[in-house]
Amino acid sequence: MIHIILFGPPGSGKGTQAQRISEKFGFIHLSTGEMFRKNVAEQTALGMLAQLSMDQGLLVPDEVTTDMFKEELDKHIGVKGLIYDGYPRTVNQAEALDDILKERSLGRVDLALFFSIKDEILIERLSKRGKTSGRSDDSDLQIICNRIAEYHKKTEAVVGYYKKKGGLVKIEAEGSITEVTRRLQDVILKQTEA
Ligand code: B4P
Repeated sequence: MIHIILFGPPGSGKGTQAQRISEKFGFIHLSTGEMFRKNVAEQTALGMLAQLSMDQGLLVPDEVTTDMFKEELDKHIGVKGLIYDGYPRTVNQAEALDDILKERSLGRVDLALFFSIKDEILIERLSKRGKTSGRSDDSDLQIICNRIAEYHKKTEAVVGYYKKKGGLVKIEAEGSITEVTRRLQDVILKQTEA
């Protein structure tokens, strides 16, 4: 079972690329953002709690996120590969993921693909999506800026975590969707053929 993390700032294309890559390689795509949005739509207790953070552009607390993530992961034990889209987003979550994989004897994180991109482009992409997506966290410039600030404050440190642990590969996330997919594909092919 191969474990591939996609991480980077909001709007860097994690969700877009996770979908394309999982289809190409026959992997399962796990998105914590999608899990939260589903819970919000179904108005579960978890959804209502998550919405409080999401509406302000803040990360949902680690414990809530990790519990939800674990439950979803357990539905996919034994698949060919997993693409983690948006988890881990803090060093605490990265440590939790290592423990979760160890407890289940699932191996270790093979690749941590870090999407590198300028903040101005993120604002452009998210504002554009906000016009059609109906996502409350995309439709207000202040919330978009909060999400980017939250990224710099809490998620950027994940780069250092995987630099130490191994498996970190920086991906240039500017350029067309197809170009970024090609870059990712090259890295993943190298890893799967190794
Ligand atoms: P997510 O759903 O993970 O989403 P995201 O950060 O908005 O976007 P992503 O990087 O996936 O960008 P996308 O491909 O969609 O998170 C939403 C919220 O959930 C978080 O803010 C947080 O509150 C909460 N959450 C999720 N995980 C959490 C965790 N682990 N811990 C705590 N809280 C958590 O692309 C964006 C736009 O750009 C799209 O419109 C796309 O079409 C466009 N685009 C993509 N690639 C492009 C390219 N190459 N060129 C031009 N446009 C491109």
